Amino acid sequence: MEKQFTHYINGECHQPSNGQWIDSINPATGRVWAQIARGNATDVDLAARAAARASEELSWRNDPSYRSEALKAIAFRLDRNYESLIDVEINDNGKRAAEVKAQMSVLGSWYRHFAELTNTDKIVELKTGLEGVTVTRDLIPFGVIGAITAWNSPLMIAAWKIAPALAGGNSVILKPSELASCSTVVFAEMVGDLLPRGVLNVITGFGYEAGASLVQHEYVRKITFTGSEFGGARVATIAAKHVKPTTLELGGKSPQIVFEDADIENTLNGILSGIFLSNGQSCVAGSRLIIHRTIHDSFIEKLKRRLSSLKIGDPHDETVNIGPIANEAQLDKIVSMVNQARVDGASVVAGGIKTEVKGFEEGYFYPPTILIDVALNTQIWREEVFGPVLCVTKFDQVREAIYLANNTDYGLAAGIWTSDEALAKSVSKQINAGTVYINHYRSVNASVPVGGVKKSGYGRELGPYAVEAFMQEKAIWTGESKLADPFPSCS
Ligand code: TXE
Repeated sequence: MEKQFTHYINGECHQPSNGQWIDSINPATGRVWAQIARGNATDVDLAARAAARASEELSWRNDPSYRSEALKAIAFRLDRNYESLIDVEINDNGKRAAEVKAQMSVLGSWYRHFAELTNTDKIVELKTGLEGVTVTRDLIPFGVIGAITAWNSPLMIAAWKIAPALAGGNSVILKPSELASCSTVVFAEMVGDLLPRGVLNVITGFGYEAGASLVQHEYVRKITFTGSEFGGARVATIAAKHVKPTTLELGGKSPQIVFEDADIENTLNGILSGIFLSNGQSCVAGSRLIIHRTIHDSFIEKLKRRLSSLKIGDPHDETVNIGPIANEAQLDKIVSMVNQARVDGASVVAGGIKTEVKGFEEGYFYPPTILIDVALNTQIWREEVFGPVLCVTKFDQVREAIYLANNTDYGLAAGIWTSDEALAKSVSKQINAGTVYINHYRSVNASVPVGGVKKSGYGRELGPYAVEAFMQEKAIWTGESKLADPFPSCS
């Protein structure tokens, strides 16, 4: 029988209350490798009660140094044990070994960063201009946070939510993607004993079932979500009905503008990593290349040459550059969107056909793909593929490049490649996105905010206000002079 991954509630592993399990498929082999608990409203209720009790404990809620020590302890344990998470993650979502190792080896650093930011109960006196009162502002935790994550980088995305939420004195119930939940359960089991019981809980299961129950639960006071535009809109709708705030980190169709004077080698590296690392399954994937007409042909030739030397295969093999697509539905989506792009007039100059890998014939492999002559009103230009597919179009004038870059419903990230500093600065101001990279791409850092505009979502993760995003302002008015009688007798 496959290994079974249970829920993690109130500091303990929990079997699913309905006895049901969901198969977890290894995308390299196409075979079931594990099962996860199929969570429902009963499981969520159990977790919500434990989390609510934990969030009311004053020793947690009101003691920043306790929280800081707990987060440091998590970081320390991750530093020592992250290797045990690697194979689980690779089996779950097919991300290749080098990338998973890189992500896991720094997992602890996200928690260490927020361990330094727990002291949020600094009371600030507000200037009101009023006489006879002083007013102070405090920050208080929401209580229980519902965190919903996607399958592409489960533990990194979870860290961006868990670490600041705990720093702010909340408890968390995490619902990972049903397509890649196992590493999140292993993580909770690994660090759970370092926290008071109920502070960290994991409920696995389907979005429409476990996820929706979590969003609705009366004890859950804020939702932080990473996933699709569709899922995010559903979550925000349900949350709105129950009057709870949401933060949404959704998809993107991020442009990469390459000017004539760009450093070509540097730009090639940026474009390649932007769209082909993680198979394009990254929220900031630089999926639209907008390149000056004069360098278009030579740049595409160079890109193709670089792609031709990449090795596709077993994600556990450290020499492999491209692993499988994370799940079958995602592979089908890529195949269908590239086929439609052909019909819509784009030319495939690299990739474009499902790959078969010897020894992994049932795996979900798709090669890095480049489409040129992509028209603006086509599906492939407008919609997120979330796969290794680069759409290319040319420009002549700077304003045309800016128009093309902003010609999208999304606004998560953008890249600008030029040697002209003034041009880069001016263009960066005109790009409508949450992040702009100049001669650089993909980096993330705990001190830098991440998030989108338009349909890429709202709210920010990380950055200077990451902890405050999990807290609410509270105003405290103190009277210093006697109040007048509100109903003076009119004798
Ligand atoms: O997302 P979903 P999926 C995009 C990308 C990809 C697409 C689908 O375009 O092709 O999303 O990915 C939970 N109530 N991104 O299917 O369905 C769900 O169980 C509560 C971009 O993974 O949105 C999972 O835990 N929860 C993205 C999470 O939401 C619900 C990363 C995401 O699932 C729910 C991943 C509901 N009604 C995909 N419906 C990025 N920004 O990086 C779903 N869920």
